[in-house]
Amino acid sequence: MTTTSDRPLRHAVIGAGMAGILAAIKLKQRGEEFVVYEKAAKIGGTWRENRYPGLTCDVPAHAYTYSFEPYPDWQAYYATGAEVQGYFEHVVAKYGLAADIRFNSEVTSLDWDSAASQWTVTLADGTAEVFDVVIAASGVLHHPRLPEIEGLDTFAGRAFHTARWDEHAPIDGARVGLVGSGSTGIQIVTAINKKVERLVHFQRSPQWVMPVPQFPYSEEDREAFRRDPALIDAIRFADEYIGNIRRFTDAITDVDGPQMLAIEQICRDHFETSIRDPELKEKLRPNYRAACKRLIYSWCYFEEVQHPAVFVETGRIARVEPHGVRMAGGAFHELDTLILATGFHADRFIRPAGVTGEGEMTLDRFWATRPTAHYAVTLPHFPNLFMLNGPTGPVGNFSLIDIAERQWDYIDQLIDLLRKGEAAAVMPTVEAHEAYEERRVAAAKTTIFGSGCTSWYLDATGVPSSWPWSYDAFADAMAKPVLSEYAIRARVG
Ligand code: NA7
Repeated sequence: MTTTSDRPLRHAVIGAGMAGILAAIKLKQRGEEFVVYEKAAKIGGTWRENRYPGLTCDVPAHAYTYSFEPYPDWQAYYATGAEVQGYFEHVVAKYGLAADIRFNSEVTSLDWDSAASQWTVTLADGTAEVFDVVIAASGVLHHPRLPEIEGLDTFAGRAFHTARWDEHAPIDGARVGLVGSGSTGIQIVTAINKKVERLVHFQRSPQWVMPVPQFPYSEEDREAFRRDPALIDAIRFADEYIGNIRRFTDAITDVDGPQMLAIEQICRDHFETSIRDPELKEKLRPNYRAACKRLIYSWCYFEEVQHPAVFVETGRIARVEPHGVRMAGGAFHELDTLILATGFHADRFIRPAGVTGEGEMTLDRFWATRPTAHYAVTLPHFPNLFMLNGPTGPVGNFSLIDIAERQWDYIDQLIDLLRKGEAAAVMPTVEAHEAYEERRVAAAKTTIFGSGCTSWYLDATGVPSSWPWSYDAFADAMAKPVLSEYAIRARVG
């Protein structure tokens, strides 16, 4: 816990979502000095920001928990967003973290001081503090992307992005437009279709859907989970889930292999056997490979989209007018409410905070082509800065908590060099990172994400921004940093 300079290291954690809470627990357990900066008034990250109807975590609830903090109280196999938020609030209370979190504290800049080997963390209110280590746990999907549709600001009713849900917007008995058919748009269809008078779902691209089971846990189930945590482990570590992750990442990286063909077959069968109306069926038929976009996991979408109140509009939107949406073909949909499920800017990460590292290198400059990080965790030019769920980490239909925990184990070993006084600054070398990134980009282009579709997985140059190798390769890489890839500098003086 002490450095050669005989004072404890100070850690700044940015963000009190899933990953920041993880870092805080780990640091607290070690007895380290740390502060968590949170821009909002509450913890929870994406689970705080998203409150749209139908919000469900598409990872089985018992697998979407910290490995050290199983939760017997889940209400169903897949949990609602509100329940997941409740889980994180429960964890924060249990570990007594509230006092460690500075709420309403948006970090606006990080500046590295090479002589002191420290970061100055500056907040929106102008105050600044100095730290030895910064852990960026600021999330991925938190900058809403509004569509560039002419006339959007002229709409007379309520129009809003899904991550800024408007509780006062008419939904019940109303004529509702919904733009976007990613995971968010699909979940909203299943939740409001029976409440609205009419739901016009503006779909630019249809989706492949993986059918999954959903079932409630009874009070008896929950009591059994409380009595015997092995029952929870049997679910979260079951081959059905862990094996699925392995099969899924094998499929992503071997696009013509048996695992991918099996996934495609399941999705195709589900599609072919679920949609009754031939016209609707053609509207919903994707023209790209399953899992190229983030696969939709749903137990009910195909059934719910066939509800008579739902109209799937596949034409091109010409513009929004005060009372509805005009299609390029001239048709007009009169609407009371317009929901924009148009996704997020997935390339922001810790930005818009300005980050200036060694030699005046800025994050914007370092990321001019695409956001990258060494093994998704560290960055050349930015010593003692560590990212959880940063760029090029694994993406897919599995738990990001597991990914963050493995990343933490890697980060912790690097911070240990600082704690033991073996280094004052640690970062990957430019050469090691460039070699990694070259291999990663080449491999990423051959993954299913690069097989010919649009999605938020792609960077501005069209390359999948993700881990392109197997899950086991990721686990191996995170088990131990290769120190020869790092510049490890002793304290000056
Ligand atoms: P996504 O998955 O990025 O989906 C955005 C959707 O919005 C997608 O269907 C887009 O169509 C559509 N879109 C975007 N802009 C427009 C315009 N201008 N006109 C029509 N349609 C548009 O975001 P989500 O919020 O659903 O999900 C994000 C992730 O959050 C999800 O994967 C989970 O990990 C949690 P496109 O496909 O580009 O044709």
